[in-house]
Amino acid sequence: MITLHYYPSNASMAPHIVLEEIGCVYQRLLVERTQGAHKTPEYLRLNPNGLIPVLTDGRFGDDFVMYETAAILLHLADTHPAAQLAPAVGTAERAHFYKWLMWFTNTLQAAPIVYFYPERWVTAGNASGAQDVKNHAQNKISGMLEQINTQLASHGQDWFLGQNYSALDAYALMLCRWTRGFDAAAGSAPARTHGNIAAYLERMLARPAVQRVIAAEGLELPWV
Ligand SMILES: N[C@@H](CCC(=O)N[C@@H](CS)C(=O)NCC(=O)O)C(=O)O
Repeated sequence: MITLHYYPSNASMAPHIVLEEIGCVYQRLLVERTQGAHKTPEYLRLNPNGLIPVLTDGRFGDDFVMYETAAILLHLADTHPAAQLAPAVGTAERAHFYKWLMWFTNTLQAAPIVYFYPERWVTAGNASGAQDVKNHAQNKISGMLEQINTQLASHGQDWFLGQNYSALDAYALMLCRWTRGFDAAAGSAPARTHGNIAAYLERMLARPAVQRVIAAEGLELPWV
């Protein structure tokens, strides 16, 4: 059995969408992070970083544990080839898939962590410093949203890589969702206001797998 340790709208959302796209049997386990469940000894044994998500996969043994969103997405795509969630290995499209996956995980995804938790980058109690850090993170992410906008415009097709839907789409939706609270008046507009991204996000939201995840995680509007 595959088990996804998740918390609504956290980095577990992309693997959650991919599991729904695959349509395999799996279970969700809520990590009650409001009560610090991700920092307990039991959870730290699964992921010593104390971060969400974790995926266990009984097909590979009782002690098989994965963490890191990008790695989990690759693992799910590779072990469910019929779902066609990654281009064929050795193709140019696969190379671009790797490029964007790495960019999502170590460049784009790194910035929302600063945006959501700016106090971690300043001395305790320095509220104005934290606000400054938050504003810088928003501006940095805005620039990266423009890169996504340009990628979508470059091929004019429905999905992130082009004609074919892939695990990257689930990842992109999650990352774009995290910008929903951006303050356009302060010069950092949410992903949904960028021309090509807006229509792309509508297509993503129309996917039944995405709607099932939104319902299961109890997400409220605006979804992106
Ligand atoms: N690189 C990690 C990042 C995961 C991550 O930052 N998860 C957040 C939720 S979105 C978390 O668990 N935060 C808890 C904390 O920072 O204490 C991944 O992609 O799995």
